[in-house]
Amino acid sequence: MNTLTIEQLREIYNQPMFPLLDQARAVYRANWAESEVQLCALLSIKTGGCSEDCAYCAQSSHYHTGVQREELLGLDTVLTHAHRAKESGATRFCMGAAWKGVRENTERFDKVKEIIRAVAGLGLEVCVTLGELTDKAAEELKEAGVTAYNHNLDTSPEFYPRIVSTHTYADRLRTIRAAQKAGMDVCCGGILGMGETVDDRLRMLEILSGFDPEPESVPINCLMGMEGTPLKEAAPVDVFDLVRMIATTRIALPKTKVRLSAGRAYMSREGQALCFYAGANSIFYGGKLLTTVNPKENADLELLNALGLTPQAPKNACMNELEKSKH
Ligand code: SAM
Ligand code: DTB
Ligand code: SF4
Repeated sequence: MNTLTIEQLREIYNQPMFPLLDQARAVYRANWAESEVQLCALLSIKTGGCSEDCAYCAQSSHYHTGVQREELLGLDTVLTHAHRAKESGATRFCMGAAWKGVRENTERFDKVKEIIRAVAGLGLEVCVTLGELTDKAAEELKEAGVTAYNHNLDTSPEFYPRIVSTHTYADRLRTIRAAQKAGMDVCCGGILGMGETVDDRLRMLEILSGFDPEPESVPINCLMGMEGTPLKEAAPVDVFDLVRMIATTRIALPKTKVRLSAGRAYMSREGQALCFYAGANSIFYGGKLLTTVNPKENADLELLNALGLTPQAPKNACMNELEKSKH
């Protein structure tokens, strides 16, 4: 843990761009093999109808977004997606559910754990994002084979009540602590472009840099303005603001994976290249995020190839399809 204060973070963030990039690059090179990018596939296993009122989210039942409420996907459907993800070169499979949180001792939670066991059995890292957790639910998820639990802080504690009223920042931190105590890695980041200030973004980083243990990964999402949500018309994030945020995150959290997350579908290849240069080393991979668009797999592989970056190799010994195709 190396907590940076908001003053220190402002100083880092507000340097001229090139010294900032130099600093981020030096931190990156000292901590990571030169050119690997983690590919994380994403699947919504329970879509829509969520009780929470997160102002950015197409899955909230508080807004008319056109996203239909669906039941939890069956094991076979999830496994079909997981197999496909593995074959296309992903090493992590991240499953999201639109509900307030996990209820223990329910048939639904048993089904989720069965899904986790099966996906872990394919040799993929398993990440889940299932909302609020108790200590016991976190232990059961760890036991089922979860590698990382995704639960974002999304912004500063000061701005959070402007975005969500159905749960609090303290609730988010409680769940993160439960995941850490159970021994899961924590994936925790935020969204840019909701009307927050740069200081709100840096406050979030200040809090993340104080996590013990440090977050295993930090997703940096750019708001996707979803139809029917209160934030639909929010102004797009300037690419240089995104690059600065990624560089500052890299410097604040040298050993954490920084994931260039939602919003890549609307970014140029050059913008993404700058984000990788600034220290991003993970992406969501596959043509769909949870409900909305992401770049196509072949476009991403082409981009990585053009930059001389390589997809992270799977941890298990057997070669995946992507590697086989190169031989
Ligand atoms: N329900 C769970 C939760 O809230 O933690 C998991 C799913 S939620 C969709 C996961 C994260 O996706 C959010 O915390 C947010 O950071 C991101 N996200 C959701 N909608 C988004 C949007 N329209 N644009 C960008 N990021 C978004
Ligand atoms: C995260 O930080 N971003 C992902 C993942 N964690 C679950 C989700 C992005 C969702 C984008 C909007 C949508 O697809 O509905
Ligand atoms: Fe529900 Fe998560 Fe969407 Fe909030 S972000 S409305 S908790 S699915």
